[in-house]
Amino acid sequence: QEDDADGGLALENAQPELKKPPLFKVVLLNDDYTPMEFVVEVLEQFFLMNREQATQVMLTVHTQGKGVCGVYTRDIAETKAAQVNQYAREHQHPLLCEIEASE
Ligand code: TYC
Repeated sequence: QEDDADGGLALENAQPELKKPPLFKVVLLNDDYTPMEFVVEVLEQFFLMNREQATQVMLTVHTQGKGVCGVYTRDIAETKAAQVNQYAREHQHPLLCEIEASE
């Protein structure tokens, strides 16, 4: 059987799928001043969580110091974090949202 079936094009080394993009966690940080209700509303509004999920994540942040809101590609993660920080500032809350490399 011919070993060089592609005539030197090295297709046997081609990637079978496109490389997956690096992912980033959007992380919410705890503070002593932002109202719990505001954090829950942020999670519902920007991360499309229902009240139950949003409350769970808010309480994780409150008790553990930080918590993951979602995992996205870099542009989406950066945009979500910036939107949350701007929204918190508009409402005079110190709530902080950051991104972290995932995997
Ligand atoms: N620790 C805040 C409070 O007791 C609530 C809070 C939760 C703040 C999550 C920020 O990301 C946060 N009011």
